[in-house]
Amino acid sequence: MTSRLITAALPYANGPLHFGHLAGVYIPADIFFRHSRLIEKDAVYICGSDEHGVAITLNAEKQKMPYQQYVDQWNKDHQDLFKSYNIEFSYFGRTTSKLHAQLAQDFFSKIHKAGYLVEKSEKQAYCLNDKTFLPDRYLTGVCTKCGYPEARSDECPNCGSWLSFDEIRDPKCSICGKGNIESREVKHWYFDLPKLAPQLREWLQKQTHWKSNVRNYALSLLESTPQRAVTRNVTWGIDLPPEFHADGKKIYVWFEAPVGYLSNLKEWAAQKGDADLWKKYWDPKSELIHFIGKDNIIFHTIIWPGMLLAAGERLPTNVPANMFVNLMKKQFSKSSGWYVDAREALQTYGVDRVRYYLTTIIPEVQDTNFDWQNFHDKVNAELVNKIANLFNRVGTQIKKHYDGILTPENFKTIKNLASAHSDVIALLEKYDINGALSRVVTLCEEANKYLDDVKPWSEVKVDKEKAKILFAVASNYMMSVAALLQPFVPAYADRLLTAFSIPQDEKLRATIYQSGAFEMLQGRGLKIQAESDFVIPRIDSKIIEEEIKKLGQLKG
Ligand code: B3M
Ligand code: ZN
Repeated sequence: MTSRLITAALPYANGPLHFGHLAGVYIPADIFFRHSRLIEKDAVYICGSDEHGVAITLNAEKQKMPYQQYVDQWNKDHQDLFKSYNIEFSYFGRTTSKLHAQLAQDFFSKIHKAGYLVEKSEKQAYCLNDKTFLPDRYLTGVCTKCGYPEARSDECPNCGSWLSFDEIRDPKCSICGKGNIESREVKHWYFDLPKLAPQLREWLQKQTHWKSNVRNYALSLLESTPQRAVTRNVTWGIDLPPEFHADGKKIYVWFEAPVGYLSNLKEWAAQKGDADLWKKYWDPKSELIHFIGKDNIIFHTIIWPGMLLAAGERLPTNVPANMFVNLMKKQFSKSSGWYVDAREALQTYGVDRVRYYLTTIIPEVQDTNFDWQNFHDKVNAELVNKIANLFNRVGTQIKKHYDGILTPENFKTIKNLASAHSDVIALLEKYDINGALSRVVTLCEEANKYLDDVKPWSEVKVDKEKAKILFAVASNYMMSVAALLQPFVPAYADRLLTAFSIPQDEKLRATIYQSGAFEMLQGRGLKIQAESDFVIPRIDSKIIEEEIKKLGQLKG
């Protein structure tokens, strides 16, 4: 079986991550990784901090903090947050590592040797106050493509266009805030994308299994791809390889960050004690899947594949990019208080309820919203009323009337629910995570309907033995639900399975994920331990009112 290398966009070590990042990239990739292991794919999930770039230096300077110390702090913060959300990478590295710098330089040299880097002089913005060039975010202004007022000179965060500085109106320097700017000639290395365009187009045309919006957008970008500068006059970044006359230039952050997927994979292998292990996952026969947000599409479908082609490396298998998550219809903005702290939310609601809701709003086809009222309604209606309640109403009865035990004979005639499992697996294989979770909810609805029809709690008063069979059928549904919840709400699924006496045995849990517990129940019956583990508390509408009131208010 082919192996699978799953990556999530390397988050900038530059400030807190919010629900948009979690629901847009890290949770979907985590679900896909957990699912991959449960179908017994040989999979690794690689990520790490992206620690260079102008946005980082600007903020570190504002806080008068050394760059390294600044990124150290955010690298740690992000790792802690991921852990608390049960996002479990095989390896989470960083782009300030030695190995990463070496590998990024190797790529640069290889791409140069292959004839895809050209040196040329072009005009760039220069601040006369600060006496420095103003690459990327050091220069901001109005995007001439869409009119967005806070475009940066490298890209517009609103329309996604990759801009050059003369495509910005009313330019201002981010250091001094003034527009005392002139344009000056400066020499840089440029990545010759026009030369790669035919190969990239041919490759993209073959990727018919991608989301069509991602592929079409990439193909449209290819129609006008100029040469792009891949060096910068900055002090924080990776040096050019020694054979280049760098005179103070560094590699552009986007020309080294994606190499982080490979450098972090190699570091993972080294940590595992098998330095060559990465080769198996980097092999063209292995799948390479990049989870990203829509603002990163250009880099993962054009620039990075271009780098890979030029360096003679394998290409990605899929780039399942998601759209954005807004907060009650507006962009998350910490500075204006339009914000929800991802850590505080966990303290109030616990990981299962938050992760469940975030999964339902993964922006797979269009931008979605984190909406407090919808959070309350969805969690209570689905996770509490449909899912937890199913376990609760059946579990307590089995405990009460049969001491929590059903024996193999009770499972003689139960239903095989294999189609629910093959549906969920097929949906996840197509990256339809919303759809897959909905399918689990539908299964719960079927189980609840079954219970309403046969009413075992009435039957148990009449014929206790006959009622056992009905409870057995219900338990079979529940085992399937619990098994299928594993990638989505891993902590809750583990509590459920443990309460059903299913040990934390990977093989066993994978088997029931793939095909249900039908055979297992017929073989060994069922024993329910602590049914209190089934409970998920309802969300109180009063707290939600408070949450909504807090929005837009700045913390003192
Ligand atoms: N750090 C951008 C972002 O976080 C960037 C991704 C790099 S992936 C190689 O949106
Ligand atoms: Zn200035």
